[in-house]
Amino acid sequence: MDKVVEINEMLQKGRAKAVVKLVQEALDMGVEADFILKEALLKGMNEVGVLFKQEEIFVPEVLVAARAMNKGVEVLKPYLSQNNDQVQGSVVLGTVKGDLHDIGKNLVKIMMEGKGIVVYDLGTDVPAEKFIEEAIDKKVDVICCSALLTTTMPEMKKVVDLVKEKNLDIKVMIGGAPVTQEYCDEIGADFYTDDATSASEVAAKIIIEKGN
Ligand code: B1M
Repeated sequence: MDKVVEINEMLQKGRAKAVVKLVQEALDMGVEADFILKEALLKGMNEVGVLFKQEEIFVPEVLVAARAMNKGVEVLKPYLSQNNDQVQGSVVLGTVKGDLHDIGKNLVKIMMEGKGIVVYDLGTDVPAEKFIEEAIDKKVDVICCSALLTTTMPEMKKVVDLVKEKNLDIKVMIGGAPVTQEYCDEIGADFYTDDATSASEVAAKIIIEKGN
């Protein structure tokens, strides 16, 4: 498990090239992609979050760590998204207005694409109106909103309210570190999921139940 420890350390130092190399080496040694993601990359990023909160590191260090995380995830992508149960349907996915965090959203995208779901990725800082506009235009089954800041979560309620106001037959799924099932119930969203794998499973279930 030395590789996993090394990846974690290099990620925290923001050493993207080393992360890419070590992730590939771990895969070549037969370490499961899911294990590398959870035990090396996600744990490393969590530790970055703790250091950031304690003001031991600052935004520039977090940014380079995030870049290293994204590079590591790119290497894992083909291994993470291998899945035989393919469904036919689509979603729009984005991080809500005011919020630039995209690592979790990108993981959700990878896992959904692994299930055969077409993902229209709207990126970050996406206003509620844009989610609705694109969802109607692309005729999607689910609107997926990610938020990492407590201050940006209310944009998710705007999405839910617009779906209701326009009487759309589209489910809304929400997620992201500060989001909870309680918040989901409070704003009337259809689904809350707490990680990328369950997000992809729930989206696939919605699509299958819709009969696509
Ligand atoms: Co920011 N940041 N950040 N940050 N950042 C947090 C979120 C924070 C908790 C750090 C802290 O204080 N401990 C804090 C938020 C506090 C709060 O609101 N309660 C914070 C802050 C304050 C800020 C700034 C305001 C800092 C500043 O400028 N002073 C600023 C805001 C910028 C903005 O968005 N407008 C800011 C900036 C940044 C960076 C740009 C430097 C960078 C983001 C880079 C990027 O994303 N490209 C960054 C990072 C990296 C973090 C931390 C350290 C890590 C976030 C992350 O990527 N985690 C974070 C601390 C933490 O979370 N521990 C922090 C890994 C990722 C895989 O997890 O996104 O939760 P996550 O996704 C999970 C699940 O939540 C779920 O699936 C994933 C796992 O499988 N999921 C979904 C996510 N979306 C989903 C959607 C779904 C379903 C599941 O359905 C649709």
